[in-house]
Amino acid sequence: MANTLGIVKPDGVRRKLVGKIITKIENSGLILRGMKVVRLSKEDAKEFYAIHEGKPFFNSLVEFMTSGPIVVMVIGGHGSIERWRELMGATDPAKAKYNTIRREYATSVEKNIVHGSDSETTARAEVSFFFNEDEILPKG
Ligand code: DAT
Ligand code: MG
Repeated sequence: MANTLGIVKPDGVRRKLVGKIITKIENSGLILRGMKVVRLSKEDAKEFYAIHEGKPFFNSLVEFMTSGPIVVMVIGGHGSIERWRELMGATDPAKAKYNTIRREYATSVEKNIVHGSDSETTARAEVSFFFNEDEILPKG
């Protein structure tokens, strides 16, 4: 039962959507095990998105992700990685299913409101990027 990392990106915080997103998480039965508000430096953002380095949108993504505070969350519960991705919807909001966060709120592929880890390996790495062990509510 792995934890996953969720982020409300700067557009979500600016537009005061944090509460609505947390409500969706709570209503889905997923469990909030950790949460904080942080502001990424350019170095942080480049490291976090290192896998996308060299892509045409990389610099813009780093600018956007450092443009304001973000809310980072450790999300747990059975199947949390897949279920949080399902709740977020597809990367491109135009392709996301109805009732997903991105379909409802995102304004573009880049300004897509939320982040979610995409595998157990990335979830582990991304959670520990932001959280120490003692900042995460234990399971059970
Ligand atoms: P996801 O966030 O759904 O895991 P991803 O890992 O492919 O998507 O990309 C990470 C982020 O990079 C994504 O949330 C927004 C940005 N991005 C991806 N593809 C993009 C594109 N074609 N144009 C602009 N930004 C893009
Ligand atoms: Mg991704």
